[in-house]
Amino acid sequence: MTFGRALLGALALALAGCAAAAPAPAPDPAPDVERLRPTVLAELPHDTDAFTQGLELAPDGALYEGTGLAGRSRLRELDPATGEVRREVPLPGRLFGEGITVVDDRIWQLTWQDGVALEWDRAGLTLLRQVPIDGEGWGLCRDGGRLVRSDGTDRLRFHDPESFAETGSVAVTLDGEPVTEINELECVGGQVWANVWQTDRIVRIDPADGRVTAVVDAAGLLDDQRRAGADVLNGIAALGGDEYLLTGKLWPAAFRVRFTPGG
Ligand code: DDQ
Ligand code: CA
Repeated sequence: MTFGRALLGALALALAGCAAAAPAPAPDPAPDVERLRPTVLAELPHDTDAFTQGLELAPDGALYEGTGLAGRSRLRELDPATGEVRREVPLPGRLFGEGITVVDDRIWQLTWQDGVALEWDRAGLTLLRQVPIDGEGWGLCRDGGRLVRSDGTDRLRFHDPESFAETGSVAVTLDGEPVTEINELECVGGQVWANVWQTDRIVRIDPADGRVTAVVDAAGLLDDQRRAGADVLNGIAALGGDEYLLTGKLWPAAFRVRFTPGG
């Protein structure tokens, strides 16, 4: 082999190596994540003793709130126009209440680390049964024929609305990264809105693949002065017509908002 042919061979090998090392074609770009801000339409009073863990408007117009803390947890019905508490019941023992969702004439309420979900009769606010759950209970909402539960991780778990049996789960991602500590939920039109614990961020999740399709920056919703004595943002209830009610744990106010582009 001549020197020239050897050189050519080496060059060919190097080129082949380069081709092999070339990056794979870029995957399809992720669909744009919408950036939204809450525009406040109205402010309502909210009980500063309510460690809000679940908030949902029933189709008949009653607003339900589940509250937490051991020994202080409640299920309550509020007037959605005034925020006034119409009636309430304590949770049994020292159960730590979490997310709630309405299923026709019943309400499901999670507990945080007590390993049970509670089923209530909506008319009488009487406890029907306690069903065991795996993992922690954080947020809950009803997406048509299934319930969606958050458990403090990056997963949303699905449950049967009658038996509460677990039927599947999906991992939630934003730009390919896991989104953890997903808290209070709201199912709207096949999508899941969720606030992220200890942040002022609300995300909209497509439960079909777990992708976040919108991020709401709700910073400053409660002014700094009133925020001082309060805990984190927690509580999203769809009011219909693109309006939502937002509040937080021990917040003195709830806000009727619309999500608008910006932020
Ligand atoms: N979780 O709602 C995020 C699921 C659990 C929060 C538990 C925080 C307990 C703190 C107690 C503070 C007392 C005011
Ligand atoms: Ca909710």
